[in-house]
Amino acid sequence: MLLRIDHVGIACHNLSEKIEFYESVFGLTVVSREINEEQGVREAMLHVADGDQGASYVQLLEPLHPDTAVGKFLAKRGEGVHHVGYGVTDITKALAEISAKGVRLLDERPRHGSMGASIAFLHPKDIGGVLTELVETSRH
Ligand code: V0V
Ligand code: CO
Repeated sequence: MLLRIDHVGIACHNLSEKIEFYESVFGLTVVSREINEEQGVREAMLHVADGDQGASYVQLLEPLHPDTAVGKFLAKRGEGVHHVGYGVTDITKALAEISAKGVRLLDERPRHGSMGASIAFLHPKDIGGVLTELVETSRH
């Protein structure tokens, strides 16, 4: 069901500073910067690698307001890994299969994600404390 790790989402206070850090330490390149009002984030995707099943990225996330998913996470836990995003072929099918196994879906239907992808989140309490995102990319 899972094709690859699409991205690791990392919560930070200052997106520009964190981008510079990842560029200088790891030599990564920003391939996309977006504001996603629905998710309450300003985010950047930094390309890590290309594989048979598609690319993988680091996603740096800065909250648009304190009262957002990432804002609340930062206040509670500070900067660090916020979620893991897995690539799937068919997100609607994957959500139905996962839900049937008793895992709570935070999104019953896919939402708009970075770079035109369809995304949906699974409840961290049902995945061993890991906020988990499914990603169906717009390119096949
Ligand atoms: C909260 N919890 C987490 C967590 N955030 N556990 C693991 N990883 C996280 N990131 C835990 C938290 O410690 C609490 O456990 C419990 O869940 C309830 O948290 P809360 O602080 O009361 O917050 P809630 O319940 O209001 O919201 C938490 C959830 C929310 C996960 C439901 O953040 C959410 O719906 N996230 C999905 C959307 C999202 O994260 N969007 C931003 C990324 P204790 O302390 O009670 O034990 S956008 C993105 O990735 C995009 C656009 C993309 O990839 O394209
Ligand atoms: Co994400």
